[in-house]
Amino acid sequence: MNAKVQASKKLSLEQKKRLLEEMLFARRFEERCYEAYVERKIGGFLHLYSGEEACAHGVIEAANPGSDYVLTSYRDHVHAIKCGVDPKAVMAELYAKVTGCCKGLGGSMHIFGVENRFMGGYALVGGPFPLAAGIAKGIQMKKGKEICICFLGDAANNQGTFHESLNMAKLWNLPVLYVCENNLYGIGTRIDRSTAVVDQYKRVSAYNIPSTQVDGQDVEIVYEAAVEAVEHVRSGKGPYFLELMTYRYRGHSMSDSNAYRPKSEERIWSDRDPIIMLRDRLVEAKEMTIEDYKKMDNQILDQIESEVIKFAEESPEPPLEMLEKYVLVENDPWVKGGRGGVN
Ligand SMILES: Cc1ncc(C[n+]2csc(CCOP(=O)(O)OP(=O)(O)O)c2C)c(N)n1
Ligand SMILES: [Mg+2]
Repeated sequence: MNAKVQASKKLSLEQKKRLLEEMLFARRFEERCYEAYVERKIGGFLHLYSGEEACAHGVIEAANPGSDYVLTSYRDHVHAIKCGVDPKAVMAELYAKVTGCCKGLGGSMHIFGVENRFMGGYALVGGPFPLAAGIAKGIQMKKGKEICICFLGDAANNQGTFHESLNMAKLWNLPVLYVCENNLYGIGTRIDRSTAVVDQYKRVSAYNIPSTQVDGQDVEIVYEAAVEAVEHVRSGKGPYFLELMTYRYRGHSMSDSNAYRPKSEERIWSDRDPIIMLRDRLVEAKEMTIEDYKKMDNQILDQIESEVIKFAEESPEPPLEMLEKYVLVENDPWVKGGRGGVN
């Protein structure tokens, strides 16, 4: 568990280099997921996060992963890995193998890592808002120093759970940070066709919750905004809402042909790729060369192939007896306080 309580206000050079590597790993990991899906090694739903990497990385870097609780939607692989869930266990989960982080029974939308306090990926849009408030209430009752961070998309804010949860969170001054990853679309509908107030950070003033909107493509800006937000929540001042303006580079999910977005808009955002922006900044500052970057990229590609994919490919499928075993939590003898049951 990470003992760090307060992050420094700006990223150090060492952090920038590590974040570049982590974000590139996340991008390559997800590109490989795309290929495996096309090869039919991965089934079901698959929502990729490519383009949005600076959001999860900047925010979680500013928190205490492993100690603070993190929840998100179905676009969840990268958040889980940044919280410390083993990428091999994430890939094995996507491959529906027994070595997956949910024993192969959850799949892409339900990545979980309790020991890393990554409290899930959720398929129901808006589902995590009240869960995060509940976790935060638990922290408050135990007088803990942790906080709960709830990532969700822009379209999720039109769910009733958003308003109910934010009202309660403020009323009870809960230690919860809501992070809106505003990628301008909910599936194929652009935000200005679905949402009366397009700037999401403005909506929370109705609940007297402080908020900011920043560039979600620049990991340094995300980190700096997140440090302030985390400090606010951890110091007992109650909830905070951070809106990150971002863009997903692929369709909503693998079944989305992505035909509804103008190419000119896509180009504006691909010119602001969070990984390339950070790389170019480091190269310009002579902290690394393009050759260093290519070498890092090749090492990552090798690692994904020789460790992550190999592990998922070679792992066994869940045995048939597992079909009933995890249907009810009390049947899981691993769950403390459960009633035992089938072993
Ligand atoms: C309660 C509920 N309603 C509808 C859906 C179908 N649905 C899946 S994703 C999605 C759009 C969500 O968009 P957003 O919150 O902006 O997240 P993004 O996919 O852009 O990350 C919808 C409507 C769902 N999963 N759950
Ligand atoms: Mg969205």
